[in-house]
Amino acid sequence: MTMAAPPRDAPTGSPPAARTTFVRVAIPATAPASAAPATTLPGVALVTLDRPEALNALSFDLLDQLADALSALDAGGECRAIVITGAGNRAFAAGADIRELASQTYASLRDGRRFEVWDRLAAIGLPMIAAVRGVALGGGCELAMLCDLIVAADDATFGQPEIKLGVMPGAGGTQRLTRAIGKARAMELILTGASIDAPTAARYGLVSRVVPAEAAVDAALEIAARIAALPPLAVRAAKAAVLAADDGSLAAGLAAEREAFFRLFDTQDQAEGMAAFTDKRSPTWSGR
Ligand code: CO8
Repeated sequence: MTMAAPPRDAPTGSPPAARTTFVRVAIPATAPASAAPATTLPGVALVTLDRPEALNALSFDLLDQLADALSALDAGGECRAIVITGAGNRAFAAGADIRELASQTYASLRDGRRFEVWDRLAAIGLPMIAAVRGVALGGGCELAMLCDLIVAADDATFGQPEIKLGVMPGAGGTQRLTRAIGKARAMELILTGASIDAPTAARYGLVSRVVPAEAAVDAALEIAARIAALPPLAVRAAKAAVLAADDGSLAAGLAAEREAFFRLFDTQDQAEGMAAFTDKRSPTWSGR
């Protein structure tokens, strides 16, 4: 069965979307996608971020639809493991939707409560595997890291470029990247906004394996199928226990990160950085 996650209302003040469905769900998933006759993978769901014209940028609507879809799979009983990927071959997700963020302020982010969707995503009990082709930047990298493991295509790139927009990671990047690859490497990526390629991500321990680009989704589905065949209560408990290993100060870290991220939306550099992106020009930083 293939279904579109139900659309939700657009946020007040956001530009009207050309279409309202940004997430596709196939359960049971089919693998390999190119094989005939197709074989289905019982208990495996393939969730696709479906906004390729914007490199699957994570608008608030897309994130709400994703959380709705994952929550339904988590509660539904049929699904045992989830693969998340991006439509097209250029991006897993190129980050938060910069056009949507550009006009935000500290107060609008705090009062809008649209970032709470990240807490819903983090609360999913089923194992989630990110199959990353192309860019996983900013919120896209954060979404991949929120998954339980990452399969990288050999054309994948990962990074937290928010600093180049006058802000900083705001959906877990400072916490999960540091936990995944260590302080020194995380500092270099976050403070410079540089990206790393798939082999480097594997060497850093950010991804579990690198495969040829065309094989990334199938490789992730194959892992998901193996997990789906295992006892679901144990799988859920094991996932929770592994996450608990890092959980000591993660909540406090995320809260501090979000507050700091929101505050940056009251700065001139945020306005300049995002306006420059939209205008396709180099930003001029004022430090204010
Ligand atoms: N938001 C909105 N639109 C985007 C985004 C984005 N993040 N990324 C790409 N697009 C759009 C482009 O504007 C363009 O649209 P159009 O054709 O209408 O001009 C289309 O996608 C294709 O992009 P490009 O033409 O730029 O493609 P290139 O191949 O030249 O470049 C890049 C690809 C390098 C990936 C480039 O698009 C880029 O730098 N994108 C922005 C990457 C970035 O800075 N990401 C971080 C965003 S901030 C963030 O994620 C904060 C996270 C906070 C938490 C999340 C809360 C929701």
